[in-house]
Amino acid sequence: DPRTSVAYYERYHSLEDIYFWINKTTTDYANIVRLLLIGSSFEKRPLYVLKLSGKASNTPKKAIWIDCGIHAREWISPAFCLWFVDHCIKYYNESRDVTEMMDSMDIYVLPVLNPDGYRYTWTTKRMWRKNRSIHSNSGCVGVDLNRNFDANWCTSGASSNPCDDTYCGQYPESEPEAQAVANFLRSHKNTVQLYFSIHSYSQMLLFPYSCTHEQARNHDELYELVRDAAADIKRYYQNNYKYGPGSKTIYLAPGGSDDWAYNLGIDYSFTFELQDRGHYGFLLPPRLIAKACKEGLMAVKSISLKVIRK
Ligand code: ING
Ligand code: ZN
Repeated sequence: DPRTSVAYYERYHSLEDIYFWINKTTTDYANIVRLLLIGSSFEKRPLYVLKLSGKASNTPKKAIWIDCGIHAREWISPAFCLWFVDHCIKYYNESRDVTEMMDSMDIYVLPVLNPDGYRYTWTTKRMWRKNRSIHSNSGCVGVDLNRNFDANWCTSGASSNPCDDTYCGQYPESEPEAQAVANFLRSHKNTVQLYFSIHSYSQMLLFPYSCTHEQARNHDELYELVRDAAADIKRYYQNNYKYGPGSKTIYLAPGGSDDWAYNLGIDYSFTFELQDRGHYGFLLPPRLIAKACKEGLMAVKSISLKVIRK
């Protein structure tokens, strides 16, 4: 049984294994986990979301969204989503924080936003970033899904050349993977209050905007949330994370999912860049998975609980 083997979450898994894990987890823990199908990839693979729920409540519940694996080569990201779901299952009714989080909010987890690209990094090209869509006029394949959202789409920081790694696509939400996420969030925008998108690498906790140098409406509040989360990581795991708006902290990047979600009205929108800072880069060794995931988990919990208790 992969779920009870301790080492399972400290290894990377093929796409096929992850689909098996999704199926097994949703059947074994049907009382807390439900399976949603939100769309399919360019190559017609299902895009599954796990919905984690604690106690039902009379008042309509708010929700947290977490997506992983938007970029194919960032293997620690799907590993984080699996780790996160397992943690929620194990610690519901055990840890005060996890129980409070799950009783106050539904949590939607998309473990692999870009399954075609992820599979391609396992079979053919480890450093692939984009999805695997084929567009008419060029021999080049794939769109950068984190440049395909409708937030200053395809301006400076993205490429209109289909052969580039940051190709923005033919139009906003041209890609089925981006469209599936955008459709889901549009139809749940009154409940989803927190958005997290998990990437690697560089150890950063980012918030809008990345697509412009303008400040977010609630900049100061977002800044305090990531500053405190970074301090928690430092205190518990002795690791340094940078934090701030994407445009100033990493680089100007239009068409990102967190900026789009923020403009939709999700006031607490974040992108995390997990370990490391470039020593192994995308090739983070399995022995470092646990620490990377614990750091990400600490940041999700720290931020979410502050918003819940607000
Ligand atoms: N970094 C992100 C990227 O898509 C980012 C940085 C964050 C861009 C938020 C846009 C919005 O380039 C990685 N490592 O992919
Ligand atoms: Zn990325």
